[in-house]
Amino acid sequence: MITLCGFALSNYYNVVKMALLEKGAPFTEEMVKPRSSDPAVLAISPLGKVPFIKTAQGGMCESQAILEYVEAAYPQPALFPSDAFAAGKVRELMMYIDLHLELVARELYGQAFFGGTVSDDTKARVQKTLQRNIAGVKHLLKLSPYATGDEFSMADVVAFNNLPLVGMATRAVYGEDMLSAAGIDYKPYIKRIGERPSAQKVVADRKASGSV
Ligand SMILES: N[C@@H](CCC(=O)N[C@@H](CS)C(=O)NCC(=O)O)C(=O)O
Repeated sequence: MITLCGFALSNYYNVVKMALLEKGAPFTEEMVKPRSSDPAVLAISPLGKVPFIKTAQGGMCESQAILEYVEAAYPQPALFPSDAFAAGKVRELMMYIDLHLELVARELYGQAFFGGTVSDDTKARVQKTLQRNIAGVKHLLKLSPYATGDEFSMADVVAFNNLPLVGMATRAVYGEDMLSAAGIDYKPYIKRIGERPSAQKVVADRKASGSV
């Protein structure tokens, strides 16, 4: 049995949770706040980041590594295509969204969601980087009907939990949703994926935790 550790506001936590729900894998949840100094937490997640999991074999951090583990441990239903190239393309998009969209937009969250302020320099730098990276993702993101094309995959789990955050953060800080402004019509896609029971559970738990 997997114990998923973290909290329901975390997009990375929700990515892993949604994958586990899609798999029908048995798991329990343990509330752990980020930046813990608990040695037991740091032994599993050395930077104190969430999510991390505990398994009978030991602990593991980094959501993409956890997703790979989940796929291997619970092969059905498959969340990566059986075709090697198609599977590579799913991983490519997952990585692109994490590294080039979410991690960049993350610098805005303090102001967008938590009542802080971001310096003008940071705002300008992030905006420039996002402009380039959002233009780039248009080559990879199909949304027709799924993230990489006609098959639901792990890329949808990542896209569903991250694209709205990038949209909301940029709208809050720059006055426009940079994804929509770039012509990425992701909202109908999010609505469609949001109808899946896994997505509904993740969103309901996030709302119940007192967040957006
Ligand atoms: N690369 C990590 C990122 C996880 C991450 O940044 N989680 C956030 C919560 S959403 C966190 O723990 N932040 C605290 C920190 O960065 O110190 C993953 O994919 O699991």
